[in-house]
Amino acid sequence: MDTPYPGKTGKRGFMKKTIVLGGFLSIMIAGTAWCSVSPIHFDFESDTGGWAIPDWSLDQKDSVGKSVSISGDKFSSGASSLKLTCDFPGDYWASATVEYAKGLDLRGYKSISADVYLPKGVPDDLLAVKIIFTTNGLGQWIEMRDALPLKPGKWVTVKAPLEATPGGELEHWRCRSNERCIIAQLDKIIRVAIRIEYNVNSVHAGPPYKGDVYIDNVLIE
Ligand SMILES: [Ca+2]
Repeated sequence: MDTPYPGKTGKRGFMKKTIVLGGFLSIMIAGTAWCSVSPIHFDFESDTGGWAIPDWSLDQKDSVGKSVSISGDKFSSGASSLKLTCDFPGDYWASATVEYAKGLDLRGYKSISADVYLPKGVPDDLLAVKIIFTTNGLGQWIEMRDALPLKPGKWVTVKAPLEATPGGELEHWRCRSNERCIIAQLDKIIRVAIRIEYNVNSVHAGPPYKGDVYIDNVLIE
């Protein structure tokens, strides 16, 4: 006589249960590995945490970052931030970059974000921020597709995904293909940069800005 649930009693039933249980455990283990990455946090409380103006930018006309230091003048987390002193000319496109030039394996991380503060009195809608990775797999930059405008007198948070999203990674990152984009390169990161851009040109110029931009709470999680 057949049992109500024949698969539960025979050898095949045992194998099925084993396969299902094994699959479940695999998912659990994978899920545990996924969740086990430790957040990487730069709070700029006692030092610059390895962030600096990159050497390669020093002799470029359109790279106008002059110095970085820790400052208690502004902060979004803790009691200090990274102060980037810039000298934007206003009549051509220029940027100021700070970079963390150490290898990182970011597999399993979901996003990177940073808080950026522009002092009051700085021209509105001209400065913006992007996050940029350099990988040794490609030997090239992977930068955010869109820069986030900075707002004088306010902190803004620039954030970008490091995982698959409904719109796809090419929606967030400027890449030719998925093979040459961030998710395929997460274990090959050699530099992370935050770039402050002054988006003007000779036709649409703005006033020069010689002053500071503050960065705090850089979080990879
Ligand atoms: Ca801080």
